[in-house]
Amino acid sequence: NTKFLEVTVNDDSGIATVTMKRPPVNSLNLELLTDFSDVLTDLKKNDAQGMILTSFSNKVFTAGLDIMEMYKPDEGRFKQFWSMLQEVWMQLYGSSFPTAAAINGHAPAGGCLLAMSCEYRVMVNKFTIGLNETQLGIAAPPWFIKAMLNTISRRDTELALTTGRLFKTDEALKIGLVDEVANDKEDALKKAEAFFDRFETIAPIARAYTKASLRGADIEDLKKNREKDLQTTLSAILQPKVQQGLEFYLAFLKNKKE
Ligand code: CO8
Repeated sequence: NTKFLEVTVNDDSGIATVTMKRPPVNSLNLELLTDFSDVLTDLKKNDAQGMILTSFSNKVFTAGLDIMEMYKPDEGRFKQFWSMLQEVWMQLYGSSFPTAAAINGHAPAGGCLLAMSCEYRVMVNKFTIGLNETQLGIAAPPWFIKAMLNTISRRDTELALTTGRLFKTDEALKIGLVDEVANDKEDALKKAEAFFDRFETIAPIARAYTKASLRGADIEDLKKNREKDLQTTLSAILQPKVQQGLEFYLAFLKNKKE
């Protein structure tokens, strides 16, 4: 266990359940992402047979990147934050063990990215998922887009991204952004666990090699361009218009409660 992640391993199946635990909305800051990278490293070292990613909250899977990491950022910290996000994505998207997301709440932006980086998605009804970056006045980086292209059609990706669309669970199911719908968290976990049964008679090495063949080029692309990706993101974030947009968005989130 770490400060922001609870890890439980099923001794019979060797499958780990990783529960994000950063109230109120699991926004992804540098510390949570560092924890996640450490956990993924440990799971690999300990030969985990699979991982299920879920949330402590029954309303929000994760609200995506912590907007406070991007609003009036300290440049040094932002660089650490973005590099850690790149690192986590490469570890998760490229993990040799199978992965499933039990999406028991809203999964906008970075939340959708984490879910798409798993191999299978079970989502509780009545929530929303999608890459809504354009609605915040920013563009999803190329590797976010590749993760979506690996999940749904090119046509649906373009329509979803240009409009920053958040899909309801049933809409997400229709385009394949999620694989199954669940009634509640327990049901989602059960269905996610059942996903791993499909590999009972499959040689792990053949499974892992196939996954690497499909996803490897996307990871190599980012690996080669990490610094450029960081600089592009930083200059986009620092634009006054983007900063103003984030400020309005934070105010909107606060005011919607009143
Ligand atoms: N970061 C930081 N704080 C957040 C975030 C966030 N992403 N989301 C919510 N919060 C805060 C709220 O401001 C609120 O704070 P406070 O309690 O101080 O008022 C608190 O968390 C609780 O939020 P809500 O009251 O809104 O909680 P609800 O349960 O009603 O709603 C939602 C949950 C649906 C998740 C809602 O909070 C929401 O829509 N959040 C924003 C989601 C979003 O759009 N995230 C995008 C982040 S950007 C990203 O992930 C990718 C960026 C790519 C960068 C590209 C650069 C070029």
